[in-house]
Amino acid sequence: MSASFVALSGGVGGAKLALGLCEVLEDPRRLTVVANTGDDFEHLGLRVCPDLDTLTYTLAGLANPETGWGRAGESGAFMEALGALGGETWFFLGDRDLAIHVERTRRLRAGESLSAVTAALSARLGIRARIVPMSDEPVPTVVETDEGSLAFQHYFVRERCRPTVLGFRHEGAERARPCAAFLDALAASDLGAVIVCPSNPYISIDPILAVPGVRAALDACRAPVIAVSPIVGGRALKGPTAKMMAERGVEPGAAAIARHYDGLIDGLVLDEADRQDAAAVAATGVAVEVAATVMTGPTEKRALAQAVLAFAARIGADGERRPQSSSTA
Ligand code: FO1
Repeated sequence: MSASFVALSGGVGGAKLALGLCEVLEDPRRLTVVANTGDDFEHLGLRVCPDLDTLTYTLAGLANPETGWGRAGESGAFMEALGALGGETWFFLGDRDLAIHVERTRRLRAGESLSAVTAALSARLGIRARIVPMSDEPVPTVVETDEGSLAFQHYFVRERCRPTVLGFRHEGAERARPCAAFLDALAASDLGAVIVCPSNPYISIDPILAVPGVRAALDACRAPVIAVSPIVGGRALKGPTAKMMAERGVEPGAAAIARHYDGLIDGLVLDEADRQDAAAVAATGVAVEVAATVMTGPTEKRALAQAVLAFAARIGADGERRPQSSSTA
């Protein structure tokens, strides 16, 4: 039987790599994609889980190709009608997309867990990989800014990432537990690799790592942990990663990503545009692979997935694992 894999993912960039992995793996059912749920919030009385939904729509072939989030062929009659009533329209919920929020909210209120609802909905949409929320308990990200504390979507969508970031809080993390399917996947004896997708380290991956027990489970797992840098040529392809790094006094680049994941990763995949950073990344003690990380189409997604899997297999065969992190949080 083929090895199993775990991917840690935020929204759009992570979902693209997850799709590539699904397409190149012999059996996509052996892939567990763990989604950040720090972006989740209650809006218009509905439970909205942007990264879970971006993964679900992408793996189901339903994603909006222009935005990366939401559904293809979307319409906005609900938003238009809501606006006419004076309702809140800063966060766009398309007519088709509404269905997943209504159904998830109904099932959560009926007592189902977020992981059970996610599994049921993705099965209905024919997804073969397993999409797992990082936790069934809410761990909302709060962004500390020069304009005060902002709930994540208020910072990200309503304020368009404009305020200067001073830091992040993962509210309720101390009471949260990782989903059982997440821990089981990390403990699998046939685990081939853990892949940290090219997602924003601060707002997509750190919330997953903030759930108590995740770092310890990653340290204990047998397989190599490989990250794909979300920075290309010193800039983020999409989203505020480079802006956040600069505001936190970090020079945006692959070496900074390697330092951010110090003690967590065994290898980092850099884009060809950042080849000159390979020595600086290697100096942090991790193995380096250079690949084309910009996933413009299906061919590029599959090629990056193949490159990541081959890199992980090489590191696994060498038996070269990172020094264990001192953090057990
Ligand atoms: N992003 C936006 O920039 N504007 C929106 O109005 C918006 C609506 C939205 C609705 C559902 C959904 O699943 C995602 C949505 N996103 C929107 C994306 C999302 O808020 C962020 O991209 C993620 O939270 C960051 O990963």
